Amino acid sequence: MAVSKPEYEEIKHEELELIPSLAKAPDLETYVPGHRTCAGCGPALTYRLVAKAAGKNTIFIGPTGCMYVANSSYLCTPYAVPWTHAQITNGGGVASGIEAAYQAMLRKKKYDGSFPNIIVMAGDGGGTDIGLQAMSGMMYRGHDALFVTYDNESYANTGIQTSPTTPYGGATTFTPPGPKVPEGKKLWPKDVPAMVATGHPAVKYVATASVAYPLDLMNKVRKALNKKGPAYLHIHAPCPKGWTFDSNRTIELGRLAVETGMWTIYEIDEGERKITVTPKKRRPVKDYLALQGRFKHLSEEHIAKLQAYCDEKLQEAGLKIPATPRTR
Ligand SMILES: Cc1ncc(C[n+]2csc(CCOP(=O)(O)OP(=O)(O)O)c2C)c(N)n1
Ligand code: SF4
Repeated sequence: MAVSKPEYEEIKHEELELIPSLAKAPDLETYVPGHRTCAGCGPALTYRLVAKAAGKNTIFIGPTGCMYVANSSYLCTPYAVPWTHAQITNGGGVASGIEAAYQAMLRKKKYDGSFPNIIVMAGDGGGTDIGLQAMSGMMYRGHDALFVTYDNESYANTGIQTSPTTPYGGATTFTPPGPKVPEGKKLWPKDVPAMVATGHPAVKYVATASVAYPLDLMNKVRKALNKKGPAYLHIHAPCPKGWTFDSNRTIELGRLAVETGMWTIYEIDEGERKITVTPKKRRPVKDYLALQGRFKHLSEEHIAKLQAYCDEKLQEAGLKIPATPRTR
């Protein structure tokens, strides 16, 4: 997995120190008031944390999605660092071009600052489906940039259509439950972090994270940016509108996803895989499903399938979380 590009060694990179605790997180905000996302929006919180961890020397690339449409209305935006829109298909391509331009400016001595943090912030549509080819190209060619997928498990901006990361059983406008397909979504999610890690020899760092574990998330952003080469971060980001839950429960939902095994949090650092968040207790998947309208149609049989999926994922990840009795 680790292939180094010798020319990177010549370039000035600011080393970002790991953050020891939430209390010591930087005060600087570069995702500031001025957005128009829904209350409790997990992707908006993701942006804020990624921006905080990355700091001022950052250029964001925003493929079409909620974080573009709701955040770039005329004369109103939350971005306090350079930000550019990309087509939903080509976030990785635009990042590659910006990175190559900086390399050229440095080579020609037209720029002598430190290399910027080049970060794509794509939804799961722009990161794992319609924009997959451009993301994969950026990883394959070895550009020095970070690709973040904020995963709200749907194409949210256009009305909550299914994406490759919508869970089995999730109702979306393209997977409505009905007599022929009672579970709604029939397919199981695509594992994009695994695809990136195993299929791209130049990639230095791949990790998953969740808005419910902000310190782990911010430090992964810093680790990824400290690598001289491509990195991929896949962040679980609950969406109150699409998943139909109360907007004050975003963090609770994020934690429940990890406690049930619907989401696992790990990193693959230069080929070394490590679980970075092990929850203290384990909960049945029912607890997670019960809080969300998108799963309300599921039968016991469907829930049992999801429970088996979680058990398998936790076993694969090597997580040994003590089971606790159901509390609700
Ligand atoms: C080539 C192309 N096809 C379709 C669209 C319409 N479109 C705009 S935003 C969007 C949904 C994006 O979903 P995702 O990337 O998951 O981000 P989210 O909206 O969930 O933040 C779609 C389908 C488009 N802009 N371009
Ligand atoms: S639909 Fe979901 S992702 Fe989009 S702004 Fe609302 S909460 Fe955020």
